[in-house]
Amino acid sequence: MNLDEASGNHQSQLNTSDEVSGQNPPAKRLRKIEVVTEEKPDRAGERPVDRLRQMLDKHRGDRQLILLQDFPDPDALSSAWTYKLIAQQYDIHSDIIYAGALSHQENIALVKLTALPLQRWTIDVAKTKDLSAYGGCVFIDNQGTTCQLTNLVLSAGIPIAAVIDHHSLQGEIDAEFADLRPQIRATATILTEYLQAGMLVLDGSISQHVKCATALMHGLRSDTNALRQAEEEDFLAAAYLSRFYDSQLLNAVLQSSRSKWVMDAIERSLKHRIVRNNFSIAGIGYLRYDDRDSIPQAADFLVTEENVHTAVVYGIVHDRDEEIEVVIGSLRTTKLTLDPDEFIKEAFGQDAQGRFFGGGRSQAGGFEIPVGFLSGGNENSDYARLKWEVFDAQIKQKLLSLISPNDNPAYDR
Ligand SMILES: [Mn+2]
Repeated sequence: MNLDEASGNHQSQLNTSDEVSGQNPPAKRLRKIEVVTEEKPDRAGERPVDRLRQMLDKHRGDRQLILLQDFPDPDALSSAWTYKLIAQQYDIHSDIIYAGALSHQENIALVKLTALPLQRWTIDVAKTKDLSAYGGCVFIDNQGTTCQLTNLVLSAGIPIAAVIDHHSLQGEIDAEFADLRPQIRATATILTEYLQAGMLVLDGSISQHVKCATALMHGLRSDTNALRQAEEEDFLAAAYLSRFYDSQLLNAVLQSSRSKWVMDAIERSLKHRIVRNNFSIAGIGYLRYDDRDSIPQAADFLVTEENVHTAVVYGIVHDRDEEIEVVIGSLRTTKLTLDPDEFIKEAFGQDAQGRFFGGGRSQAGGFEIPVGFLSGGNENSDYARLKWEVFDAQIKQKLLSLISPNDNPAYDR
């Protein structure tokens, strides 16, 4: 571990799937990305799909690395698989990798039931790989800020071939092809549009195509709250996928049950929640790295309470392998006028390097605050309790100063 790591600079390392840390990439690889939409041709007068075709054509025979966020969600998984199948048409072999954990039971079920080609590369595994075999890397449903392999891959000199995402712009990235559409609800919608534009002709008699269409349908549904927040583009994409997807397979994925750890996190969030001005806030204490996904699931649950429009759940996640601790939180909101990205950036601000502790997309957000020097030592239960109380009080203060400036939780126990 180098000094930089020891300083607790792990903010980008443990991020969730659907949430984005506000971290910017290093200045040296910055270049302005133009945000374009499918309907509106960009500066060069081309649709994204035409520029994608050109990029893939230029890289025929290459090998590419598709990097997912550390905790990949169905939108990321299905979109990456679709990109892989599209790229195969151009004789491009790609490997889909992630560094964190597949912790949500539905994601594990999705990967198992569809045989989705996915590899887990921790930093140590990645170091053993011959990265020079790859002619380009691709970020899908993320912009590199929520993936702990980004720096390793970029410092190996692998150019960014593509960035396809729907999160708010996380900074500027030097990518050969970029299709960033923050107004779109799911990356799966963008990839489905590529399919509709003929990038890959789906065939209902090919099992892999049916499974991929099912995965896309699941990705699209899970990023749009089961289509309840879907916009016209998402419905059009879902209508197209409906010709190919397997509804029984999707049901099997959706019926995967909650683990004991998730139930436990929900129970703790119910017990500890405080409700102020329609915000429900719950600190749930310590969690194992593998159970990290129970935080967003608890937030999903709390936001369903009557008179609550926004839920924030957080806990201290302990990574045994790396001996580090990070406070991880999730926000869920049904209030259309609340921008999770803005709310989280304003509540928690930036670290000493000017990086935000979190950010978000439509109706969901997340944050990560390194515990740093205070990490570990939890076998001393008094110390562990004190540490939790300090972080808990500080997070509540920051949130409540935005939610109800007249309440100070430090005196509210
Ligand atoms: Mn997404």
